[in-house]
Amino acid sequence: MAQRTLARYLIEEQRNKGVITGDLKFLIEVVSRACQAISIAIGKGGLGGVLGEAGSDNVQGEAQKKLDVLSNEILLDANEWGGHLAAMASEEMDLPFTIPHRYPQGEYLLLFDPLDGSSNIDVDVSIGTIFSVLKCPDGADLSTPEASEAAFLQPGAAQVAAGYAVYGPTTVLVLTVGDGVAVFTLDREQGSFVLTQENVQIPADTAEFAINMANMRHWEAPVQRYVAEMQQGREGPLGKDYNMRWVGSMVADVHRIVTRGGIFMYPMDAKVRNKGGKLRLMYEANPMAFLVEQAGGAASTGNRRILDIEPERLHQRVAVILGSKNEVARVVAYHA
Ligand code: P6P
Repeated sequence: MAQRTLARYLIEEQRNKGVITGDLKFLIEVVSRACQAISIAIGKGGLGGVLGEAGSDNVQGEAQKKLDVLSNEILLDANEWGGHLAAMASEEMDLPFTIPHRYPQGEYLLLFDPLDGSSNIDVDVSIGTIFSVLKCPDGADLSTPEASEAAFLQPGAAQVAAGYAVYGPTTVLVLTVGDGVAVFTLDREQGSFVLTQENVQIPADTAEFAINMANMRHWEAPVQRYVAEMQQGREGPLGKDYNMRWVGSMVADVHRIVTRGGIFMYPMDAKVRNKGGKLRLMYEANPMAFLVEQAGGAASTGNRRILDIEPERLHQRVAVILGSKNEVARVVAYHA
């Protein structure tokens, strides 16, 4: 059979399974082409004059990298004219971006972290783009960016699509439209994403964990207990030796788990408690939780399923424990 490109996969999902609409198919294709453009910009590195600080801070109060700003602009420019979106929200923008009146408005809301793992950009370590798609509620007030925020405040379970691109040795796009998880690899010569894996299944058990150990003294007791037990290895209560990986880019750590299993934790800790956690709910935790659950894994704060959280603010943060479902279940049990 000819290579199944992203376009073909989406047509099959639309035509054969009625899982997606034409507008959602178009949205995902536009986002994938924006990810290709981001991949090219990143690939230039120091040669493209795109490394280093942008000289501005984002809504999180974090210094923006030039590539953060550039990636955000690429996604906005690619999506504003198509007529498939009502508005967009981004980690890099305080308020949502409402579609300019000169363009038609669509029924979808697009949320994204345009470049996750920015601290890894300048050291040539994998980084990525994370995106989430919601339906815009009927009658939503989109008259101003401030008013439009309410339309986005939907639980992760309401997502109609989610995905991420990993900019590593290859550029990979991982996608769910609610019908399992598919993996596409960018064919740079053809300039198209080609299906390289579908119906991804995350192993229910694992012996590989991802957490930033430097925060150990700040963790709550259940995570302290769990990590200590893993470190005891075969002789300890878990009865097996564990390995550790921490890339420092959520997209890269999650992609490893999607590919071979594992558990990723950025738990609540004393350092970030006043902000509600480290990772953002709407455009990091929710899309990753949707993907991981669609691949047979689990995603929890430790106390509740991430996809059930009713958001109160666009940029709110949350604790994240996700991956192989039996390991996540153990950590959740320790929180009970
Ligand atoms: P730390 C990157 O900045 C990020 O938002 C996630 O991609 C990553 O998992 C986490 O922060 C890394 O945080 O505290 O280890 O630098």
